[in-house]
Amino acid sequence: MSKPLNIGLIGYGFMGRAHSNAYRQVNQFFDLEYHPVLKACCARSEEKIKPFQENWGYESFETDWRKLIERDDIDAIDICSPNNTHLEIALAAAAAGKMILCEKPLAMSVAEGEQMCEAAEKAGIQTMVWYNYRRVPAIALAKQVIDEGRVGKPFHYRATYLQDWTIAEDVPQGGAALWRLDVNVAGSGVTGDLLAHSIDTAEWLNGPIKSVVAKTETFVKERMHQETGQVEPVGIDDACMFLAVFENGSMGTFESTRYARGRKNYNTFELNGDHGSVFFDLEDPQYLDYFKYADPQSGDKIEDHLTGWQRIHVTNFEHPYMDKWWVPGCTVGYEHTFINALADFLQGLESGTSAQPDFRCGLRTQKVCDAILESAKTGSWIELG
Ligand code: SOE
Repeated sequence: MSKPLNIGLIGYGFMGRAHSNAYRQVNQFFDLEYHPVLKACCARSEEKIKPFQENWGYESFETDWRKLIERDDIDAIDICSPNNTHLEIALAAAAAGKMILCEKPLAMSVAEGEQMCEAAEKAGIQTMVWYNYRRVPAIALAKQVIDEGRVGKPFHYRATYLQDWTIAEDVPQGGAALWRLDVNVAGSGVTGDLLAHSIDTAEWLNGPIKSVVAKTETFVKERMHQETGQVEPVGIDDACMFLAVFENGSMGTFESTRYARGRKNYNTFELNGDHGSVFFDLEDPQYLDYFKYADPQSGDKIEDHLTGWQRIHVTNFEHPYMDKWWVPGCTVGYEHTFINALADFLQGLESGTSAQPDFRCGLRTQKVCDAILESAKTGSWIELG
């Protein structure tokens, strides 16, 4: 018998749409005990939330998130509102015993994230942070390839996350759709927004980061604030580069910016080891590139005159998640990463094991982000412990 899971979603922007779409589709493709029910969505403005409710088929809407959390007919709270709201909502939801699915990054700071973890653990609720890129089939295949020992002893991890949508000086900061430029709402710029994804992926694939040193830059120093109409100083990092040393001894370079003209959502990584390498580019998401040098078991060199990078079209039934979708050769895209993540969360409810990253795991990424921002201020290496 299918069990309903009543969802109360807060926020109506990009992520509100991505998550709502996942709730609507997940049971169509995955065989699951639980089925999400779109009970209620919530935002301060009735004018904004009503059309959202109608478009996505929520049964009702609220304009006060506290009322949503108080409702007995809500099992899980999905936080898709800006970063500065995560803490307060999560604490209230945990106190009410609701499960929480929270958009990344977990919080504005480690201090906030710690409170969220403690509240969730005390309440014994299931949590998940929507680091959706773990659920790109090609990235999940990279994880499998690495865990099978095909990359071997890792030497280098290289990640970039580049966009170009804030180059114009007349892009305002703050307010709907532009809150990511307002440091008081977002917490940071590319570090929390883009590098958080790269760090979550990197630690998932290559293990914990041990130490970092970083440099940030804010290219446009002042922008008009949409809500006040005043020109105000910009507090976010427009670009960030950092070096990392992983606990396994490998070295990492990470670069992120919103000033890379022509790069829209260029999220890449490469891992080089003694047995082989893997490379991924989100702008070509159905491919994983793999270079095979040695046999993973024996370590014997198998390179010969035909050796070269292999482009794996990650659409076969044996590839991660792909038996749930179409037939080999037919690709899946951005929205499927959220559906796959939700399926993992629902399977976790069935099996009693929490889908990763949960809050505690999301806090790890927060620690690296905070260390990067701290290092950018001092110019020194920071040990993560
Ligand atoms: C920023 O432009 C953004 O929307 C991020 O906030 C998302 O997390 C990322 O997946 C796409 O880019």
